[in-house]
Amino acid sequence: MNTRREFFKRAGMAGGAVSALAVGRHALAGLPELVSQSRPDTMPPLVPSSGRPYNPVVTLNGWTLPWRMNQGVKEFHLVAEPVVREMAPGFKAHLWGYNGQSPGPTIEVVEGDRVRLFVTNKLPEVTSIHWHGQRLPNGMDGVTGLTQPGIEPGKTFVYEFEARRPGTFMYHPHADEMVQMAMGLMGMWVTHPKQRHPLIAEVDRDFCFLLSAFDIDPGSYTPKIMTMTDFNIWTWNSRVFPGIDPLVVRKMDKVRLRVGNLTMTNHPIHIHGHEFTVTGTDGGPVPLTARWPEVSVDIAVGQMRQMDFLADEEGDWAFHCHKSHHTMNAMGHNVPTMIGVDHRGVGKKINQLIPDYMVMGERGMHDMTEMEMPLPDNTAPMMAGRGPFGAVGMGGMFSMIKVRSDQKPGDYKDPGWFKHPPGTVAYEYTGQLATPSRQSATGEGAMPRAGAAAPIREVQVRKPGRHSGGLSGH
Ligand SMILES: [Cu+2]
Repeated sequence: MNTRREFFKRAGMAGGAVSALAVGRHALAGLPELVSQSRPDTMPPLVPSSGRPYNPVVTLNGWTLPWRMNQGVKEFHLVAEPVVREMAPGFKAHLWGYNGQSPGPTIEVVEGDRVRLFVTNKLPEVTSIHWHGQRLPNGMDGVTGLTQPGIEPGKTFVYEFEARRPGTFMYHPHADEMVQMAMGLMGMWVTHPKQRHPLIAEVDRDFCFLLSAFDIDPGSYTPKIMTMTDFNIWTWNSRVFPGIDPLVVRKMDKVRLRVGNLTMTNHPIHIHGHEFTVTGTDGGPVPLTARWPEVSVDIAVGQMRQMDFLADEEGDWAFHCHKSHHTMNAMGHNVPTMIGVDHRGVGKKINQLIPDYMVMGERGMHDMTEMEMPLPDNTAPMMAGRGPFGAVGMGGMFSMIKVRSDQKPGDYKDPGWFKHPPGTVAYEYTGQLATPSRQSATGEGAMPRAGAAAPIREVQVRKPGRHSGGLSGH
């Protein structure tokens, strides 16, 4: 999060490292200049310097691709290539992406724009780009074999169409898809409405990101491309918590979140302290009469959901996928549940054979957040991130929406931790704990037992701080 603050300081919020291109007329005949980005920070919104005006989006830990105007046509140049993506500090992945990064840059245009996209293939195999959700001529749809030949390594293809309807779309290859999407080839596309739209409200802050998943063994760099279900790295824009930037907003801002899912499973995206409304999908804006409030929105595979909300509660609000395994980083799943098992003696004995062996999970797994077990060189701790009150115990698809009344309009700098007003934080009760009175019920109500009651088998419950006794039968 510090790196982001530093970036904005350096960039001065004036367009940052990638401003719209000024090109000489002689250059317009060839390819648009290649713009590449290797930093994983959230770049400031790219304010349009040509074409129709619009309110630009902020791509979480990503950026928007600059374009050039060539006789009324917006021209972009995408290059599919191997990239190194920092997923979190200390954890890099070897992926395939566009223009230096996975996911590729966000493409932003305006409804009615004529768009020309040059796509250069620097991958070792054929590729193509499908413009997911767009209305376009069939031959521009990017399906290898069906609507075009694959783009051979070293070749450049041109796609050209009009951005006919406003909304949020995605782009990804339609060639060896299983491999190319597992390697991270994907990006977002936003078509802004050309004028006030009855179903698209104007918002103060507009964030977008893609859900993607990878299977990368701890200590290795390249995703396993054959994995179908058991992914271990759950990302927003190929970043995992604590590597995902917070979404910083000003109190009373109208906020839009555009989230696309190109993983192999669904993700219920959950907001704390507020409720949002699904105002659009990749099929277009949702009619007003079909909207309802939610705090979790399930985003199925291949879908985009656009959620709007009013940020009217100050604080550092958790914002995450509600599948608890998706807010963890790399871990093994074939681990028995050890809760309640006293295996301290076993640990000591194994340590004589394997010095690094750790007994895990006897009291639950929160201890993992403090664990000092050595990690392989290239991975992210399973549960990480420190907040003002200690370990957050999260990874993967987790971030925060930071709502502040003193955040300036257009300022996305991380304001630090929320300072809670006195008396508004959960606190410890330090009085006496009364012995709970046991409930006694005979069960002789509406459903009397048939026959003789079976003898009751007692199970001893092991509680923290009561080490004598142990489990019956052990
Ligand atoms: Cu999820």
